[in-house]
Amino acid sequence: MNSFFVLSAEVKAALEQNKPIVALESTIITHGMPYPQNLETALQCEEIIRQNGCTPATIAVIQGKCKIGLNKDELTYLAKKGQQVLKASRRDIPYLIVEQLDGATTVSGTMFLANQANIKVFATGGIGGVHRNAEETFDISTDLDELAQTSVAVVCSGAKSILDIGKTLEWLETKAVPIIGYQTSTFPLFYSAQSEYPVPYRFDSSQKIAEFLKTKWESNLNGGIIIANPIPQKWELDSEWMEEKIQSSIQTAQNKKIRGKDVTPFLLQEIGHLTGNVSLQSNIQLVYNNCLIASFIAKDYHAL
Ligand code: PSU
Ligand code: MN
Repeated sequence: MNSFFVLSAEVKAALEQNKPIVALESTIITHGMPYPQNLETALQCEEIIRQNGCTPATIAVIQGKCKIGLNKDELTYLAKKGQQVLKASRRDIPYLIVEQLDGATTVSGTMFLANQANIKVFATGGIGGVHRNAEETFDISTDLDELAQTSVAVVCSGAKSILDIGKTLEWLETKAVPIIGYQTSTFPLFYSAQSEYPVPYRFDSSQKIAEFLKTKWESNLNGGIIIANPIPQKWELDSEWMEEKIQSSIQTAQNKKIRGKDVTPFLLQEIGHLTGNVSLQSNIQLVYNNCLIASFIAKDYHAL
């Protein structure tokens, strides 16, 4: 690793002692949730990972340094700055380094940096994908391209139906990105555990998933893996009610001519406003559950 990278003391020790690590993204903190829930969630995610025998590595760029593992002050700093921090995918990283700026890494940016530090398991909420109406806007998240090329497993609750799920899944099939349903046979839709879309593979144990990771990468099949972990039943939201809010949010985004990387944060914020605390609580709980399952997988992968 070069001088642009800084490992936290905790992550450095874990790498040296060869302990399992779980990566976490930072866009979810700055652009995905409001303060102070974003900070509480970020801290609790790390705690869940520690309690389950792994080391958390929240990833972000701070003053031009690619940080693998953040301390509490850095997490607080990002959580308070929120959307003032640049949202950073893979392409933004050299810009942030040159200008010595802060950047909150998306799934794409986090996967890239995690892989540089040889961290192979990453927990988040939902991945980006092909937006509805992409045939006109060409809005396809670079998360999908990252998944096609970077060998990190992403534990998520599928994707929010702000996206065109059918197109997203077709794209992932074209790019040969495996999708594993953890104890489920259908692709989860963030707030809903089930959907009409089958997943190509289902495994019911973290052990089997760990074997899949090892087998894929040892076969020189580079690239990411999606582990789709449904929201716990207790926290599911009514999909028709959500669909109403999603459609209205997309309409507002179109009226306001929101474009490019601003689209997803705008929709997340708008849906947050329309659905209030209920959807935020569900969002938080599904992320916690992903941290838990990611810890199981990281431990089992490590033991192979
Ligand atoms: N979807 C969510 N919550 C999020 C994101 C997506 O439900 O916080 C964030 C993630 O960081 C993801 C990014 O990588 O948005 C995708 O943005 P875009 O669609 O601009 O690629
Ligand atoms: Mn986009």
